[in-house]
Amino acid sequence: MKDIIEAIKRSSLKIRDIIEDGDTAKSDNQNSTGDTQLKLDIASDVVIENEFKQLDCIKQIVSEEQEHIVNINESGKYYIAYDPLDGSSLVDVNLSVGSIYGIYENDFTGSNIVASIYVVFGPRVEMVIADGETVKMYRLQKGEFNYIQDIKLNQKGKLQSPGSTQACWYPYHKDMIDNFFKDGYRLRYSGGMVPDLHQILLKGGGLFSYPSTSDLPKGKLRQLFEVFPFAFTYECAGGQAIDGISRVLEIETTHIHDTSPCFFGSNAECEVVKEVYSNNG
Ligand code: AFP
Repeated sequence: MKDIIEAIKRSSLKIRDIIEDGDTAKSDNQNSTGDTQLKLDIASDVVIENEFKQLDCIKQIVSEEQEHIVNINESGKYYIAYDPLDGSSLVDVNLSVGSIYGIYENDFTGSNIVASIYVVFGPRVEMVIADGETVKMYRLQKGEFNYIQDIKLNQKGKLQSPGSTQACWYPYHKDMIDNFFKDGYRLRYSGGMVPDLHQILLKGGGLFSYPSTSDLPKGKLRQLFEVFPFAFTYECAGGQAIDGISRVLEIETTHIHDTSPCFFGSNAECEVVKEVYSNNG
């Protein structure tokens, strides 16, 4: 695992340079989910793949930007699914973006995730590692990632990040979101799940939601690259990650690019979601 972390650190330094100096234009390609890839997405993907290809401990990798799994070393132990530059369209307007890595054993299944790492590229570059027991944050300072703090969610927070197209929300979902606001929750939504989820983690708690909607019944966020890694982080931090009713990490993945509705939060908010969705699902 140490080698993987070091490879991610090296990749992050290069991706930071790509963000600062790279071309934010669209490429001519679309990824598997139908998003037009930016040149930044492709450049970041190449950096990570080249780093991971050098590690014997990795059996397979799969990128959100690629159609297929890439074999690295037949006798390797780890399977890594990654989103090289989530929220890349936000670079244009100088908002924060991030890389997300889910590290699995045996296969790419939610129940087999053993660690997750994300890196936020904002005013600062921060890396957060969840290893099944703790969630630790490191910050890039003078070329080194230095330990800053452990992250633990409170039982209840004050922020909510409600994603997706509001016109397509189901009425019970809209009522639930409205009720959180009536209870005093503050809106925090940038359109980048890495900084939005990072904010909730660091400010003690709240709720990030990307539900099933009438236009996207299975949500938008991809299980292997986005949902499972953050689910693992939130659970390690003492919170929850659910599809409305059940843990997202129990979902069976049928295709590497499957998506899932998801809610990440501290316990009090997730219990409200479960109650609403159990009565309406
Ligand atoms: P991109 O990587 O295509 O910019 O999408 C970002 C993202 O996957 C995730 O980071 C956001 O939380 C979510 O999409 C925002 O989607 P909506 O604009 O539909 O709320």
